Amino acid sequence: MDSAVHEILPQYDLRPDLPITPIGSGHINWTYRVSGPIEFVLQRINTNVFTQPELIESNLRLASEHLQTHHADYLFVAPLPTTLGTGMAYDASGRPWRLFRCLEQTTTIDEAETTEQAYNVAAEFGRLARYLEKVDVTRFHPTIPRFHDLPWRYEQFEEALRGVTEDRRQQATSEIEACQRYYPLVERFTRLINDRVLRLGVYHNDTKINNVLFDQSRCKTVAAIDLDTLMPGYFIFDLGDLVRTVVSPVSEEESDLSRVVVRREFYNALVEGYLSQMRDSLSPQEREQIPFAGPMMVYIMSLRFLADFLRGDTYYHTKYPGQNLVRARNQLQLLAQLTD
Ligand code: GN1
Ligand code: MG
Repeated sequence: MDSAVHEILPQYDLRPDLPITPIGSGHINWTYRVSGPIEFVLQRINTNVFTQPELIESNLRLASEHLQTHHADYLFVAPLPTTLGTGMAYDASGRPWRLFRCLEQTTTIDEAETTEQAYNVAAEFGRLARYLEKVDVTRFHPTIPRFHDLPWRYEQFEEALRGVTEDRRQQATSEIEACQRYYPLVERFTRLINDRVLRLGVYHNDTKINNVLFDQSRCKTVAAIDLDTLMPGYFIFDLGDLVRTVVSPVSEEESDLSRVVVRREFYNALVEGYLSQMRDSLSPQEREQIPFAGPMMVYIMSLRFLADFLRGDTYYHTKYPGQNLVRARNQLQLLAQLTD
């Protein structure tokens, strides 16, 4: 437990000794539940990943203003202000934290159980993108530069490969080969961007199924969460990460590859759910790219997990040695199933 939490709570006018427990399955930040008369979620931002956390704050402020003006009923889960009215609190070492309201009677789901969930989670992220369609994208900043830039992710993988230890290289021989084999997807991505087929808009960019809160029925969605990468992007990033985390009955953590399969009915449900919100916002040329979204994002995550394993696990939180290799293997299996 991070003892600095007790320095943070008073900055929100909360008692420093409230009970705090770690929660969540995020790979980047550190998240805690604050118990008491009212429950909160407290989070420390990983500044190795988000090197300019104030950009998160400014993007969220812009989005929040737009939504309040044009879609006042939308539940936007932005951080609460500190007693000084700022969007983040800093501990004595200068590390940034935020506090959120805890939405009661909600739950997160790591593996989609029904096609209704698939439809609803996609519609939830589609709705957010549609509501933000008219914002001025030039006022939003990338909170992580080149986040879903596939050619750059490929370069990073190659760089990791140049620096890898012999032991790790041997453990990952077939995953390295697989990542190299799918290189034509990089070329396709580059053509797509160069030909300006896709509209640059403000998207969530991390649309894993567990970045949505469901109600107790586990069917209806309540709100999209984890908005740190709400920033300029393309629709294929959001649709692609939905495909990545919804079509398989098991999550990216599953090591039994026989369980990693594509459930076509879940795929169809999520595309339908996404289009229920976004159909009119996408151009005919964009709609043609729908089948590319899933493979593209699964490939990005294969490269990123594998690169992190090759580098010695410096980016994602891991609980056991080799976890990033398991994740990369899982994603490459999904990629093979999707591109069959
Ligand atoms: C990270 O923060 P979290 O766990 O929701 C990552 C995403 C990956 C995801 C894979 C800032 O998301 O890009 O898709 O892990 N976020 C960042 O589970 O790198
Ligand atoms: Mg998350």
